[in-house]
Amino acid sequence: MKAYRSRLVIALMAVSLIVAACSSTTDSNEVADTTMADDMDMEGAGEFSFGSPMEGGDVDHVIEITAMDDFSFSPKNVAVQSGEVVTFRVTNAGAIPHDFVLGTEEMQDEHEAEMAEMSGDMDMHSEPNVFSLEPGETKELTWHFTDSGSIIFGCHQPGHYAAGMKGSVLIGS
Ligand SMILES: [Cu+2]
Repeated sequence: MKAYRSRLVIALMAVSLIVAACSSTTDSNEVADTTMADDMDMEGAGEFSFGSPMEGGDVDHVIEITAMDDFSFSPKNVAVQSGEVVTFRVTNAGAIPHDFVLGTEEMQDEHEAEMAEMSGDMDMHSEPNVFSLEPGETKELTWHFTDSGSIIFGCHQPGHYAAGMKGSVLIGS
């Protein structure tokens, strides 16, 4: 199992490198459609120090999180293990929209600044670590964690993050 995981990690890293190599040669134009994130001026989009998004495949566990109108997430702190594939199933239990942004504190700060700049109208569909939830809506994000440490999930609707609408993901080794 461990060996399989390691090979998977290596394979994913190889894919990331190929993708990175492709997107740095956009003058060939053939891969223009795959570089939407670059057009959004999202530095490092597609590269995450704490792992990578995943679609399909086995999920080790599902973490249910509720977003609420008192600018909080429940639970506020969750724990995963490096090497795990985890699905975050997030439900907006409030009456106003909320976001779920998974990232380092630095990424949260950048995202907050971008949202402020764009008056909350930012199109976030091209970012694999981000989604928005209408009231009552549930969405999922599946992530393969490949490094230990601590990251944050936050809501960047205007004023929410500053009001403390965030939680932490402790990634154990
Ligand atoms: Cu919110």
